[in-house]
Amino acid sequence: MLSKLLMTGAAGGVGAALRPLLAEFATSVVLSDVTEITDLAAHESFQLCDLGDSGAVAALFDGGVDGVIHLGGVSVEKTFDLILNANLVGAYNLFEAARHHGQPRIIFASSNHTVGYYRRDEQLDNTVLPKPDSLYGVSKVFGESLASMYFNKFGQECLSVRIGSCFPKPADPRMLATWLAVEDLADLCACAFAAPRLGHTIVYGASDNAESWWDNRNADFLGWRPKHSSAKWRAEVLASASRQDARDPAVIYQGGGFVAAGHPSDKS
Ligand code: NAI
Ligand code: 15L
Repeated sequence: MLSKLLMTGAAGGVGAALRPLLAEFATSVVLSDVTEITDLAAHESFQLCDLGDSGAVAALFDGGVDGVIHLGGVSVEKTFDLILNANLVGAYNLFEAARHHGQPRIIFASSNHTVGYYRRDEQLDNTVLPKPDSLYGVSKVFGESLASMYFNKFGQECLSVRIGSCFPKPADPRMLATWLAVEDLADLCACAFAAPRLGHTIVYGASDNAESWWDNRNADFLGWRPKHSSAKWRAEVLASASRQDARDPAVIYQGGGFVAAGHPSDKS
């Protein structure tokens, strides 16, 4: 059991869904975001923080924390200046603050968009070279690289989770492969905090879906066995899906729509 867990990006979709599940492995939880959270449970507190502000990020660790779930940041393709502040400077500020405050383990919300330019007929393990599909994907590669360097140089342990699609249910045929139930994500966090050794490990964050592009055997030592599956929504998703063109890059590649999207600063 952790005594104090810090979760950034707590006001977002994943943060809101994870919150009720964290009491399983943390006695108290500090929630942080640029958006205020007011509906706090007894074991939760809130601290407003822009991840781009190094002093504010360091203050999140005041009094000590013994685990971090880092969800905060820009979560889709956006202009480079927005991504720079939240995802690059923000990740750096977080790792630096952790380094100076006892090096609690970090779970870093990376993304499948680090490898979005691999085809859907390829199976990826956690040793493949990154092939990001967006500036957003590049920012998550930066976060993973930071985690790797902070472990090798300073011994800061981190689990980089290349999350697939963590939503209440799969919304389209692609998500039948990429869907991650939030309960499986919570179990993964618990495994990472409890593991005797974590190092810097990369794992793909998907549930036990019938269709899968990702091989997590190199992370088996974590003992994580996802229990949920997209299967129960398969018929519903396929019935409501529009016809797919097999030549469409958004269908060929794992990153889907992120692959097909142009540069965010170009006028449409
Ligand atoms: P979200 O966009 O709903 O939540 C992100 C949160 O970060 C928001 O509450 C936002 O206010 C906060 N944030 C943004 N900029 C910030 C800044 N400068 N300082 C502090 N907080 C800031 O995203 P979601 O879906 O909850 O995802 C959480 C994390 O997981 C993100 O890092 C995202 O990139 C990653 N992820 C999510 C996936 C999903 O399927 N939901 C898939 C892959 C990765
Ligand atoms: C992500 O990285 C995004 O944060 C999320 O909004 C989804 O687009 C997800 O990937 C996905 O690929 O479905």
